[in-house]
Amino acid sequence: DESRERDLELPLFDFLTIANATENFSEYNKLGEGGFGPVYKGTLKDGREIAVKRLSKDSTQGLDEFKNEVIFIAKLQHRNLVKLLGCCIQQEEKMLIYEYMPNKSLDAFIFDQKQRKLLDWPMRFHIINGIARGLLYLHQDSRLRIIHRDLKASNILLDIDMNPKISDFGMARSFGGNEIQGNTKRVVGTYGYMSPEYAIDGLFSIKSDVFSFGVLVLEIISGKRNRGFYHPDHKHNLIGHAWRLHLEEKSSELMDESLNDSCILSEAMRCIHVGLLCVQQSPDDRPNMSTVVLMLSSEIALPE
Ligand code: ACK
Repeated sequence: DESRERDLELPLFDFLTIANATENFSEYNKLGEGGFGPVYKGTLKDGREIAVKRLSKDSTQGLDEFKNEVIFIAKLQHRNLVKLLGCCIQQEEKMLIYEYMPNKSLDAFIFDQKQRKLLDWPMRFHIINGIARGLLYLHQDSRLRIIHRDLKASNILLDIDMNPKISDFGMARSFGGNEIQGNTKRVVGTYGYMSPEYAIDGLFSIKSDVFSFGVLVLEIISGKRNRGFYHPDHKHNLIGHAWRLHLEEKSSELMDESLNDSCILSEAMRCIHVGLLCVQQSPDDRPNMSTVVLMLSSEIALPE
């Protein structure tokens, strides 16, 4: 049982408690800039390590994202989603308090040559499977039915055991009843991870998340950023084609990296296959996340 109903009452933290924990939001404690403001590391009096996202006061768009994040993530509990411990809303201050993820984001592990060495094949599979399960939970849970809309390597955080956790729900949307896709004039998200129908027409659905997931899988497997294959007009989605060529070209390199073990090789091929299915041009051709999870776990055969 990976998930359970969560009390909607989000714990409120006192401003002074958070100021003390982060040494008054010192630069030294700053982890980086998040979507709506700086993120700080802190330690509570009981020793628990936290990450604090502080809303910048001058950001109105940030306020929307902040509210969105509270609305969505407060309801979520799953081992592959970053856990919101509470919030602090006091006078002008608005903050979200999360569990601290000591291994930070997946982005560096994929693209930084030094860190990539730590990401061996079993670890890559573990991370891909974890992200798939987290996304399946968002899409499928009948209470939630959430489209993340900004799935990317820098939004996947890693805990001490390298379990992946999806974070950043500032752009998430829910879809209820029979409604299976939304339409927006304000296309937000990240260059290189956006599906063609979303980038061109602002159409988003669970299948646009599936596309981003596919990009992520191919990036994890190959260490190459999708951005290089991205064509902004997106009229013809050549991404799958470009990836195929790239993977063929690099296959000897990929093989050298310990892919001589036949179990690992077949799992890597499985991941590549799933990744390519997910980045197809037409949303209808992409599998949904329950199929993806089954394909990854080899419980259903991959299509020829
Ligand atoms: O990629 P990073 O090192 O991981 O830099 C970003 C930065 O803050 C701005 O988002 C890091 N970050 C965000 N949430 C957490 C968290 N819960 N634990 C640890 N680091 C975090 C993120």
